[in-house]
Amino acid sequence: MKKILVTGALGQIGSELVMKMREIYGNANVIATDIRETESDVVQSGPFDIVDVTDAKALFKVAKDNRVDTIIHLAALLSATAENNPLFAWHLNMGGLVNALEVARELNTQFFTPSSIGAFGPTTPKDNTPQDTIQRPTTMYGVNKVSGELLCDYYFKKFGVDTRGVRFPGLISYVAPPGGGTTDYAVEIYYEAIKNGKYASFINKGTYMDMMYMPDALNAIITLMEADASKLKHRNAFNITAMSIEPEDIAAEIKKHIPEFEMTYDVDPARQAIAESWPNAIDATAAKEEWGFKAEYDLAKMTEDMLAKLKIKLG
Ligand code: AKB
Repeated sequence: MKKILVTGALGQIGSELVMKMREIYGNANVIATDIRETESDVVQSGPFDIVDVTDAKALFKVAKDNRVDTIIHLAALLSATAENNPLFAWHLNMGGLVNALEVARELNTQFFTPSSIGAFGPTTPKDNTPQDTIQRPTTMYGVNKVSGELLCDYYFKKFGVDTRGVRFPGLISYVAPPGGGTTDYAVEIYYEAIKNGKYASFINKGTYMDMMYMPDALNAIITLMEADASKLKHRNAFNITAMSIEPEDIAAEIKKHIPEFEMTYDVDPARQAIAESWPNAIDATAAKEEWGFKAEYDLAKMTEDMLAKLKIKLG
């Protein structure tokens, strides 16, 4: 049975991934860590420790004490927050990553960390963006993500650490909110549709980005970590996506369930500029071929589920 350490366990991905992994691998075998403690299921259903990933010694100790064989490193700042505080983003995103990789090297564990569509930039081909292509991002987040991809490749080649990873698109979920991302509008729109029947989008009409519903993202992580290493030609930063959509597409889909829903725009120039530097639609062929990536949710299926779940959650 695996013994897994998750950093950033109370974030948007961690909150659901920890619970899913505990279902599969057993509650005691998934050690959740974050910089703060909340009254969430993650804290209550299994081992939880407060760990700051920039503290290399603390990270090593929790991994060693729990004899982990897998590290899922999620602690990071998202794109918009990183752009507001670039030096801190470098410190947390790169410092945390290199500390976690060092623990993986010293304890010989498997290692996963997500990259993002943010690892691409304005000179990257925008449509059907290839797996291996130009990466000259213009945001601090993007610089962190490209550096992280290279660092994970380096730890595999140089030290034989079993590093694996994907480039996530915008992730949509009803459980934990994302914090400070450019794609967050695609989550807020569902909350506001249920709460107020209207939403003012900070991303402009016609701006296409890749998105994915959280259950597909969780499956992708677990499938990649379980995949036969001999089949992986790439290891880190696999392009994965479930849909390429713009705000009007989501609004139209919501209207099928809530006909009175109204969409307006209050564009945030900073996040709009980030969105425009990212691809419209990435190509996930390598992930499909090398480890069988598959997305179950398209926009229609995701919208139906999001609205149903949020109706219950928001009363
Ligand atoms: C963000 O918008 O920063 C993230 C991402 C696409 O990496 N959701």
